[in-house]
Amino acid sequence: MYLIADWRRSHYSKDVIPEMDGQEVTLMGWVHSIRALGKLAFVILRDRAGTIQAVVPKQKVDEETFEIAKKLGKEDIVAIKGKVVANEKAPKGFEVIPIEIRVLNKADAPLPLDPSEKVSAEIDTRLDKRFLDIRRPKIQAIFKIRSEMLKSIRKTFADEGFIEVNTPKLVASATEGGTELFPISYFEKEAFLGQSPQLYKQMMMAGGFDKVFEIAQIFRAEEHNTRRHLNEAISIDSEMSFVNEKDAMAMLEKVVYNCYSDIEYNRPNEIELLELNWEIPEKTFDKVTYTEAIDIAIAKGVEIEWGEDLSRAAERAVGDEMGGLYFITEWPTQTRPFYTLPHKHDNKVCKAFDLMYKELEISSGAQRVHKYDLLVQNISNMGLNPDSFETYLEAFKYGMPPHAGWGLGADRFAMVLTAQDNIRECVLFPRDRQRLTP
Ligand code: AMO
Repeated sequence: MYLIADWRRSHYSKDVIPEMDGQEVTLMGWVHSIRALGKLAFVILRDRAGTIQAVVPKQKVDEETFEIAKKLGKEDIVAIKGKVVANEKAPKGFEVIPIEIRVLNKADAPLPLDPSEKVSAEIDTRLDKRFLDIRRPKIQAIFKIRSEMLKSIRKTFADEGFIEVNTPKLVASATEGGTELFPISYFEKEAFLGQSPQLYKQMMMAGGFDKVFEIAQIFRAEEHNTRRHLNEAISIDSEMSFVNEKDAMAMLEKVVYNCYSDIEYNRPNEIELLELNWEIPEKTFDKVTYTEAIDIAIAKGVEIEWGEDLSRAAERAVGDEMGGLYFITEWPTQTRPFYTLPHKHDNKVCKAFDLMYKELEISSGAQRVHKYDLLVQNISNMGLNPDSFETYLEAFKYGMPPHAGWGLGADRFAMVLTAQDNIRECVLFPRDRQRLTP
């Protein structure tokens, strides 16, 4: 076995073309498949860009190279230095004839999961052997699109003058209601894993940052096992000052729209590989009020009363009617957290919104309460103790501007973009009720 020594990859598989006839290339990757037929061996090498075939004819390579090629096993790590030879009959119009093959590491056999996409496996087995599962081009495509999504979002935030912040994930109190918290032992105190950067991003508005965003973990002790909930998720949070909920929705439209157009431009191969029915949405999304949504659900036979949170059945009914991306606005105040600003003309309704894709909620946000007294009153009304929010509440006493923002679920948005029906497909190492490893 050889070390990589002074060899470095010269090309990814996709960058080698027939016009390079006669040129020397160094390829590195995994042995995708190997076929040895007496005096000829075919090695298909896979790297993150695709596959490429090396043809090893016994007469044209030295003896050692032929022996090494013949003994290669699936998923061995190899480096192949070879010559590109144009050949109209070859699959891509050329073949690579090795000058030297170095085996950088052997793979054990049999493999616990076949990365060649020929054999399908249950999602649990795949997640158990995720490092192998990730070698499948279709799975890689999901994560390449997810990466492009995050890149696009960071760019939109930067272009719009947002400041990226990092807030603590070890926290002392709940933000989104008390039931979904993971308690942890924090020396002699009680502490929790953060459910949302909500309170911190609002405090940044008192800090005078005007526009902030954070992309980070949120932890939710959700008991139920669904295809859209995880116990650890990534939230893309934004908060803006001197604006209302409509401005926050417009910013969310911009972020989402740009993702579609950036992914279309930068990831056409992945869109094709996943056979996505790709359509760039309109620049503004449809809007229905909560009351209209309830009417739609009732008309479709769902039993629900005004003031209740939307049930799954109601979400499905509304999703059926609305299709694609749309907002649900003007929620009953009682269904939203304490920091949501009620309407002046009718405080039973508040300035909250959800962004939906069909029946799936992908984001929620609102204009916030910025007046200290109202905030304290809301916290008490919701059965929480204002004393446990002391350091947050202080920020509202000494100059807090009106502000609004939202949290967009990165994993859920990735599900929508890659047309997956299980959130676990879009997360490298998902955390759910059953799964804490790998
Ligand atoms: P919310 O609790 O609605 O709002 O969360 C915002 C978005 O985060 C995603 N999300 C989840 N994704 C996967 N698994 C989960 N368990 C999970 N929980 C939430 C969803 C959801 O729409 N502070 C507010 C946001 C704001 O008002 O700015 C909040 O956290 O896509």
